[in-house]
Amino acid sequence: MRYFKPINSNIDFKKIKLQPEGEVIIRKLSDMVDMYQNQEAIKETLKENPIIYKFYNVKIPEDKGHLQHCISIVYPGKIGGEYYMTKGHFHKIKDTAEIYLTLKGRGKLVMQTPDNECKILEMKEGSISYIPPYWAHRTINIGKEPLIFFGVYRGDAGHNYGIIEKKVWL
Ligand code: S6P
Ligand code: ZN
Repeated sequence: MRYFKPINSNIDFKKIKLQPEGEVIIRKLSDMVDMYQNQEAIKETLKENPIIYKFYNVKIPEDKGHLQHCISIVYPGKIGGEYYMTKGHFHKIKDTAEIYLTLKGRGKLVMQTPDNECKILEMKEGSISYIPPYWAHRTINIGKEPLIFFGVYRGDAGHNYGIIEKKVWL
């Protein structure tokens, strides 16, 4: 049997990046215009099209015995009156949970079930947040510094953004 080899990743807090980088996903305002309400503010801010957040996924096989893990960085800022936030998603395999450990910054973890039950948890340095199976999740930076958190979830969980993109949250 060929075993997947143990690996280390390191967070560089000065450069705010993961090393090795793995897969880096960058989301600018243009990637998520439907997530914000204020059309005037969106139009104005699109001239600069800032990075809202990025995340570094360590390269792990998408198998259920593995654990995907990643570092997310949500930058500080607002579009109109709304804070910078992630798109948010359900996991493709809906009954898979996730854990977030907040490393830096201040945020809110907004969650919602398919039955529209909502729950919001505080995110601050040292918070360990449990996202149970079935809950969609989005993070919002409410502070002045980048919000940095570490996430771990089942290897084959996958992501479903479709419902979130179509639905108005909270
Ligand atoms: C993955 C985990 C995070 C998010 C990241 C970006 O399950 O919840 O790594 O992918 O914070 O958010 P989003 O909604 O764009 O995937
Ligand atoms: Zn997730």
